Amino acid sequence: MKPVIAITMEAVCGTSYSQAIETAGGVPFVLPLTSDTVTLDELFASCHGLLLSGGGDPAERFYCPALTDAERATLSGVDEVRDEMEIYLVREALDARLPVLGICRGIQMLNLAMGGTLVPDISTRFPKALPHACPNPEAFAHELQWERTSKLWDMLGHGCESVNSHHHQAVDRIAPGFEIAARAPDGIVEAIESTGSGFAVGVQFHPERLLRAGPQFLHLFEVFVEACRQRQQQTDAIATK
Ligand SMILES: [Mn+2]
Repeated sequence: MKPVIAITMEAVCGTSYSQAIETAGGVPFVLPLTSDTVTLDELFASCHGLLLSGGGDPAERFYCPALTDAERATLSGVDEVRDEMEIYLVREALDARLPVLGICRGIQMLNLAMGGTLVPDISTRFPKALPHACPNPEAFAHELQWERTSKLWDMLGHGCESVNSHHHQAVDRIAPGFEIAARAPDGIVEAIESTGSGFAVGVQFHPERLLRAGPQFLHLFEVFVEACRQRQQQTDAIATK
């Protein structure tokens, strides 16, 4: 059986995440938008991995107690039900040693759920930063500078040197148990990974929108789905003992 990967969604979730999981050999399963933990536990019990998709900004209370008025004015698409749902699922997934891949908003939710913080608006706090809120998700927007010792750099076969960019927030203080794998040339965090043995990765770019740009972007999903498959085999082996 193929591994099943739960995908969190916005009110409307496009097909690109599901297609990327299917192409990489997994079965996508989009969860309903709810913070009811009974529902989430029931549905998530049959999944072997968690993909946190992109979307709006997390609510202020989850990452920064003191936004300026200028920063607060940049927030959009806030949905506290989704925030609570994703924070819960990240902790459940990592407790159960299930692989987690966070994309765009997903890297931010992964970092928040594990105790990190966010830059609430890049251009307000860093006026000289590169443009990161680029309108075309299928166009390369900036380069990446990888930590050559990172697991992600190794996993990706040293690809992903230029990426798209569709965000105005970013990881600020990194969560305990994670480290930075890549930054944009202006220093903005673009990829994080767990320092532990499991697969827990966040990327600020959108690999699912670059599948036609090069094989390295599909490869990220293949590595993720393979990690889910391995975890599935481990849990199946325990269940049949
Ligand atoms: Mn960027």
